[in-house]
Amino acid sequence: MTGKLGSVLEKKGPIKKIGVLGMGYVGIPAAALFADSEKFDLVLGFQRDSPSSGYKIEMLNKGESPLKGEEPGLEDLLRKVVDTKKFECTPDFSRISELDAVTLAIQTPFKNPADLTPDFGALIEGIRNVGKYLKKGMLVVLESTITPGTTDTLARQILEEESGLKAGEDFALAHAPERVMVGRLLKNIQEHDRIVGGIDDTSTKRAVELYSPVLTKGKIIPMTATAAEVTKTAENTFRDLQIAAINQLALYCEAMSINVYDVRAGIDSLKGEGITRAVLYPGAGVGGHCLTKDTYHLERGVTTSSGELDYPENTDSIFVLARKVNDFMPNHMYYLTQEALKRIGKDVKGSKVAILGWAFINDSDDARNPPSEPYRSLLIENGAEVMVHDPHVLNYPEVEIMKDIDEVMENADVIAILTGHSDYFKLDPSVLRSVTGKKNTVIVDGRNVLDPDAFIDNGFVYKGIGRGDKNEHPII
Ligand code: SAJ
Repeated sequence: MTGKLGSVLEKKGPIKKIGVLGMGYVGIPAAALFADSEKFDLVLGFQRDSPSSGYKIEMLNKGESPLKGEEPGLEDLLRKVVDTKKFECTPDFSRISELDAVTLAIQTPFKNPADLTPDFGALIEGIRNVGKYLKKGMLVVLESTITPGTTDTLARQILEEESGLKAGEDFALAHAPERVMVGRLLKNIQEHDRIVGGIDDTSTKRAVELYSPVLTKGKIIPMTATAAEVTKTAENTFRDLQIAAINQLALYCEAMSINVYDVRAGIDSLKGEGITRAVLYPGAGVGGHCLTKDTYHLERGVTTSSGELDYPENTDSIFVLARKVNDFMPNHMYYLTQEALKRIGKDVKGSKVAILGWAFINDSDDARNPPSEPYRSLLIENGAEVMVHDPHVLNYPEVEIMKDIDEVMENADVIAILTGHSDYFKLDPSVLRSVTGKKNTVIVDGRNVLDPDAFIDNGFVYKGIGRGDKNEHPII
């Protein structure tokens, strides 16, 4: 390691004690894996003792995971690192001063995407807490997904302000974005390559020292802090763009009375050297905590950067357009519902709609920014009676999530599938017909889980996203 920071870090010695701020989907598995490494002696998980999330402290110190849903291996690992006294959760931020490295895994939602205003309140509070107890030779790493430029500006400024120390001389600073998905948190951290970007080479090297021990299949990809921020926001933006492209194609296929899945299979069939096809799946919308906001972090990054952007005049960013297309899909589900009801002389007003699926992703209980929410709001605004079923989601503010699917579908005029849970692939049209008790019930498939013909033959009025080949079928 070179320069002033290099000698400060050499004097400090290898990283032995680590702190993780933010005991959530990202922080908890990361802390458990750090604690499980022989390279490290102790990991402290920092959690504010707040009314809403203070309960996590006691659970974690008992080796229990406060995360909802199945997370293979996490609870066993937590119990192990708690029993071996390698991990402890505490609300006492002053203990940061005894550590060698601190990571921050704190939510970074957007207050208002329209004017690109992020809500960095929780992140700034976390960085301030670190700055207050920061000591010479420490490493600070931001794992949250952030607007490009944040590490080298906002984070550096606050840490220097609070500590009186200088980034890149007295302490190391880096960004190492998380790449986890619910249901496979530990696996993703160990097996995905890890982007690690310091504000300088020495900071990058120190961060590489922190993350290398927890990787099994993944390898470290070092770069600058800003490049790491762009990599993370761009990889989610590109995924959102790919989904928007297939969603737009699905809308086109409906208008042209063809089946988007035939077209998708056709496009996907072009293989061979240099040809990559990443055709994703159309659907009822894009939810979750990541794709719904990371585009705006990227957009904000370029608008707040000092460089000049050369881009076609009066032309929207294709990334923001993609957001608009994906945000439109719940409206399209409403449009299909309306059109189908019209076919049997009914209207949304006064109809009973059974929504199947509240989680934003299949076979998960994660209901952050679910596409089903704007769909439900449109129905209620237009006078429908709505019931919601989800096999995994336990509860949701102001929405009753029911577990008895028959009760939800009883007497329903419309059954709408918003999440591709495995359970819904097994829906039997003849059973559903007896549950609804109707000759013609509308079925709107937002995740292509059903066989249209099986339902059409049982008298259902079928609509499917991208199924222009079926959506105007004769009603039996
Ligand atoms: N979706 C579609 N069609 C598809 C894929 C997804 O409509 O073909 C919808 C899903 O139903 C869901 C939303 O998009 O509502 C997001 O799904 P996702 O599979 O992207 O799940 P996330 O948001 O939990 O995971 C993404 C992943 N990012 C990339 O693959 C680039 C994950 O690797 C990241 O770790 C995660 O964001 C994150 O935390 O940033």
